[in-house]
Amino acid sequence: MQETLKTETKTNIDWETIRSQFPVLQQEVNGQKLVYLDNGASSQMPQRVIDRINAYHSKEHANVHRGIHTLSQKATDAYELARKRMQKFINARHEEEIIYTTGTTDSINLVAQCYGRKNFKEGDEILISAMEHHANIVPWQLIAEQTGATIKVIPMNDNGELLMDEFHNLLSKKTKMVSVVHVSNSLGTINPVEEIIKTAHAKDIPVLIDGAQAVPHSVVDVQKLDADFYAFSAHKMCGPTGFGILYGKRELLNEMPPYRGGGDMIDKVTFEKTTWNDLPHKFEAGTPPISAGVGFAETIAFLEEIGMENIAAREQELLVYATNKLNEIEGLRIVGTAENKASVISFLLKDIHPTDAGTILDQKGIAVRTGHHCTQPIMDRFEIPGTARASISFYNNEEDIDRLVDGIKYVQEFF
Ligand code: C6P
Repeated sequence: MQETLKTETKTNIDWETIRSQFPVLQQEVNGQKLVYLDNGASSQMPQRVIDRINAYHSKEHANVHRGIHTLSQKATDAYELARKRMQKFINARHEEEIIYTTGTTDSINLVAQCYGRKNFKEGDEILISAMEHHANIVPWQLIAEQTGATIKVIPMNDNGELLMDEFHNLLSKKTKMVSVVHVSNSLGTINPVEEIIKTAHAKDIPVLIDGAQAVPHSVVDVQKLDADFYAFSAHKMCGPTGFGILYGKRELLNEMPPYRGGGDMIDKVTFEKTTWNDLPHKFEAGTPPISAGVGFAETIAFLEEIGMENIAAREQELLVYATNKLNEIEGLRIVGTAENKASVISFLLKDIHPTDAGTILDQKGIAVRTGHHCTQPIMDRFEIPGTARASISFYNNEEDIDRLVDGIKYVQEFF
């Protein structure tokens, strides 16, 4: 059993008032008050974001960047507000370094295709880690196949921590890209991305960080990190689905050709030749998910009002509370015990398949995710079929954790 964790971080925020702003959490599921612990898969939206999207559809909708009529200009301003707010939120140097995508997966595919097609060749290496989500594996495999590059993998130890010595050894003249996850969605590990970026940069290698599970739970400053590319999704941070961000350094984005063609991304089109629009529009072909962008601008304001440092502290408090409680349960094993962890707890119950555990928990109104969490190589590394995963958000509370503990005990009795 793991040593009891302690926490010293306390915030003065009224978290119950914040929780009350999430309508989804106020309902019963299967006859029980909902306990939503699947925030790693997708988090919930506060009422004000729902209201903002509703207001947009009720009064402001038109296509963006196209019309000179009032409504189109209104819609464009509302949509572009997310870019301005996001620049500040992650401290990007320039607004045009914020590229709108449909999510983390789309952001990574964009870099793999637009950067990779131009810069990778036979014999080059792309370095990823053993704890990547499929979204940070498969796009690199696709571009590797197209260019003749190969993939190398930084291994991890039994706690789910990257072996940094191996990372240093794997970097070579052949390495043309390092792409690692900031926070593991299955293990909760917070990776030392600052060190990874510094080391790779010393050898002139660009670095992409998959921040899908980091931006929603911590303060991320892309200039301080010095990341070349940073990818994340709106729906994991109380925003809408179908919307995400790729941050990229302006000089790199400027050199990359687009890979999706169509409206909005062009400067001049003739049948012989087309020239591209400036950043960020060069990478944003076609009519975008406008209402999602408008809603996301509201989400960013909401998170900023609470403060990401407060959110991080509250989630650490809940992580420690939950880890200590779960560690007291006989027959429960936590997978992912890194020293530096975010609020994700993957666990196994002796002899009980995670899917069965998840199904019974659901009957008790408790939502956790089960399976491989789109990280099959992690499950292979630990020689397990999958896990049950409780992923905690700032709007969860101690009562949610207590309900999870009671639910797990019920599962054990049931089987
Ligand atoms: N992880 C989970 O339950 P998209 O689907 O593009 O918004 O995000 C993909 C993604 C990329 N990287 C990491 C670290 C992620 O956690 C995810 C999404 C969800 O863990 C759904 S599989």
